[in-house]
Amino acid sequence: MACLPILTAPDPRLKQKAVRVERVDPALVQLMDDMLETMYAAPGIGLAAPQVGVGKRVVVLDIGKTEEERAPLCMANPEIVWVSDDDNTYEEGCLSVPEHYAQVVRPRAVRVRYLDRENEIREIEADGLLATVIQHELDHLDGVLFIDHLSALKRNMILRKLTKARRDAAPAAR
Ligand code: GNR
Ligand code: NI
Repeated sequence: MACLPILTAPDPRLKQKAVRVERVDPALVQLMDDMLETMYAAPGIGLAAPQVGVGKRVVVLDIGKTEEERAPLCMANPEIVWVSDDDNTYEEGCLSVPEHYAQVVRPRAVRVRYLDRENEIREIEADGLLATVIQHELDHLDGVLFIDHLSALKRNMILRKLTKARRDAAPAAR
């Protein structure tokens, strides 16, 4: 297992559309395990492959609150096949948009079809926080960040702060 570095906005790799995988083979299971380790260490409740610089349609999730309650989900080629008519609002954050949080409105419940770690097709229905995180992770696969759901004013304010934070963290140019 390995903990991978997480890209932060505005990195162009976060804006690219990820490509479907052909099948879940041992190398892809290894990527899923590395992503889980990275997500738990962050800590976060979801992680999409583009966030670690891998342009593949792979996500991992775990909304368990404690180590005892761990229930990891690994998905390749996830597709939302149904969304509820009613919406939910959650305060979202993102490991690629550090230290910024905002309310995002999304469908309250979803049904998602994906390939699991055994390369088997599975379908689950989720609501509440899990439904929100699934939609947040699938957005990453299409180059969409939660700040893209905000007004341009709010989004640009956050992006300016992230650019400035990165500039302040970089060693001074000589
Ligand atoms: O850890 C995370 N928490 C979170 C909270 C509310 C809505 C979405 C998320 S996902 C985020 C981890 C992340 O950036 N995944 O892409
Ligand atoms: Ni995110």
